[in-house]
Amino acid sequence: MEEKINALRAELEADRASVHNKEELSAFWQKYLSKNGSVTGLTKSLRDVPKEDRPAAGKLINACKVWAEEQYQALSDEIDAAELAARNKAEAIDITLPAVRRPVGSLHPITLVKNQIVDIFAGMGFDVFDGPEIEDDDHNFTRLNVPKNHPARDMQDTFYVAPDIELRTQTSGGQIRVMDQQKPPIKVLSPGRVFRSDSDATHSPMFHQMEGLVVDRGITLCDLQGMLDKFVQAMFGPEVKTRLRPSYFPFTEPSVEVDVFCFECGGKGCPLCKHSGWIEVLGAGMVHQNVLRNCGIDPEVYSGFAFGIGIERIAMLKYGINNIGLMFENDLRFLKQFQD
Ligand code: 2NM
Repeated sequence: MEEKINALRAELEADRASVHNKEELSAFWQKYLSKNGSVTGLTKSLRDVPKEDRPAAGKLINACKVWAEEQYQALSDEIDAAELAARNKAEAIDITLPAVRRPVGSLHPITLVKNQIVDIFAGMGFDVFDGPEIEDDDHNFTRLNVPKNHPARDMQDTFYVAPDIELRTQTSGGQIRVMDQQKPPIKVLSPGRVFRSDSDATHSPMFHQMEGLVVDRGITLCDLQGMLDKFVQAMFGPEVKTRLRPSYFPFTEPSVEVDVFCFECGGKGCPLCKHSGWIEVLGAGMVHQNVLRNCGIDPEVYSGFAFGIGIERIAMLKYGINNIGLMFENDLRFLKQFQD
């Protein structure tokens, strides 16, 4: 019996080396440890052993069985560990690999310029007020000193939504609201969309405006020009100067058109300034006394200036855009040029 067991142990030991996976492990178990396996068979062969030798033989057989089971368990653990290692390797994520970047958009040139203008004036102490895009006739025209049948209504072809309700032609209606709600000193910016029935290379029926309003005691046209000088220098460069030309707006008196010294050619004359050396950038003036009165502000005590900047116009000048339509087509080839 001892010889038989030793031979079986030697055989099992030799077989062990050829077990590499679950199938081979199963075959190994079949061969030695299953019901018909050779280790299990040792117990059956006990009946051929003389009675007096059976206890000793039984001990040997049991020891062999325990040992064979240990061998099986060790093999099983090895295979599990190898399979886990292989799986970990196959599923490994290389966290040192640079991530695939999602393409991100960029701010629209109108937004860029709007933000710049707001930043410049916020630095001078202006608040920002958003008014409604659909405005009543009272705020859009009448209280701005443009009564019904006033010829100035023809200056801007207005989109009517209903009788006496219109798409605002300027953001000034919002400033009327501010003057209704606040006592001077007032320093407010109103950015936003405005609408006029007008369309060509430099005009769009919807465009963006930035209006500013300052009301306090003793405000003069000099304050206006000083503030606008600071604005254009921040926007176009420290050398840039302004020039005021007389103009007409119903809500301001006097009214001015503001030109900047051509930052492209330095005043020599070029296509950008149409060979005049100056570029028109905005309209402004001293708030008309009627407008102040319409908002319950005494023009004998207070005065104010206001200005209106076309955001598209500033963006076109700043970035050399020759057609306003490009701003609204949203062609990515155009928009991508404004990526920081
Ligand atoms: C402009 C030009 C001149 C303006 C006037 C007012 C208000 F509400 F105070 F009367 N806000 N904005 C104004 C003045 C706007 O745009 C070219």
